[in-house]
Amino acid sequence: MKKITLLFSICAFLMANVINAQTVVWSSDLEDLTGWSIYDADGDGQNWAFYTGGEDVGMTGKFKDSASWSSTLGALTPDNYLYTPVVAIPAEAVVITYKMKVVSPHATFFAEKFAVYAFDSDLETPDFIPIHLETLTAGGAGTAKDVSIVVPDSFAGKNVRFLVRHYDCTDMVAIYMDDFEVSYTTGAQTVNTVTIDWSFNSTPSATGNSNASRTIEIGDTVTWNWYAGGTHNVKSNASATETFESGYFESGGTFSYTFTSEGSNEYVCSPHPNTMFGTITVVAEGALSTSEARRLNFEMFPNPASDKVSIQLPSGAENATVEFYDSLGRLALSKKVTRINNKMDVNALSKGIYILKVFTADQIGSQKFIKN
Ligand SMILES: [Ca+2]
Ligand SMILES: [Ca+2]
Repeated sequence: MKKITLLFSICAFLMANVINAQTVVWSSDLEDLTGWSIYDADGDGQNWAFYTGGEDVGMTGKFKDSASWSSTLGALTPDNYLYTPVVAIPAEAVVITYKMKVVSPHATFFAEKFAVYAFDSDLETPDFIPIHLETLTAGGAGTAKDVSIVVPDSFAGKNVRFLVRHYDCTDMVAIYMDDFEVSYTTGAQTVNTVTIDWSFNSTPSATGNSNASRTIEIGDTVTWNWYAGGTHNVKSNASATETFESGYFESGGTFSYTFTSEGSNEYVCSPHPNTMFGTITVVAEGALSTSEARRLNFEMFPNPASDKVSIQLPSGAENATVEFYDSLGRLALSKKVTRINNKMDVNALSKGIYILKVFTADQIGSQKFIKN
């Protein structure tokens, strides 16, 4: 077992950005187990195992299972590692996307925690770069979700393995995984996030951010923000091109999904389908011609940084709002800058990868930022 440098900071970014046609470089439905391996890091003899019979919760055929509870042993404290086979990522890859299907089989005891790391399999002592961290917020039939993660583009041209870690949870039931895929695009990347305020009366005829029907480009992310009263979810209809579903949240909840296929995606709040519904229409990259004019190009240095970062706005942009988003799409830091006064103190941020967004009155720009 190689020594593992685990960075506990949260470092994935849900502000995924995937453009043009996706080329699938590797996928596995777990029917062929060549190249997979596992490691029982907590040493309790309980580890990832293969099972079948998970169709009722969205698995197909064989799937991977790691337990946080046992009918014979009681509560477990898992720290179980699942390693994918080596994935050779072409050097020309610009946006690399890792996907897998995840579910907790239990409708009550679902709070399973997992993380995903990427590492260079050709190195003797690779850095394990955290790219995702999540605790499930729902379980049972209908809650299987496709986790889609953008892999840092520094892995282009490398032989990469992915480590899925089930840990830091206990006395739930288990986490299941299936249908893994790594894909990439060679196109230039753009990142746009559309925000929808989600509550009663969020419909296609609502105004402002409450309007629930939007048109976006492939690779754009939609973030729904819960506000006002009630308990709601976001769930794609059966007719939708892509499948997405949030947990149930009250005011303050948030859910993001990155769309990767052209098409139409009708969705509702399951308990309130007549008062909370909309359609996300996904068109090709560049099809929304105004987006290019609205793109803000800015310089940022140093990057990575541990202390201070300067944001250099282009001429014509006198002031802007800068926002840092963490792995879960949460706003971690926000500050107003001007062309003159453009230093930001980033000491308060945890180490990891952030998506930095810069807004001016009529433009938006986005870059990846690494906090050391
Ligand atoms: Ca399978
Ligand atoms: Ca174990």
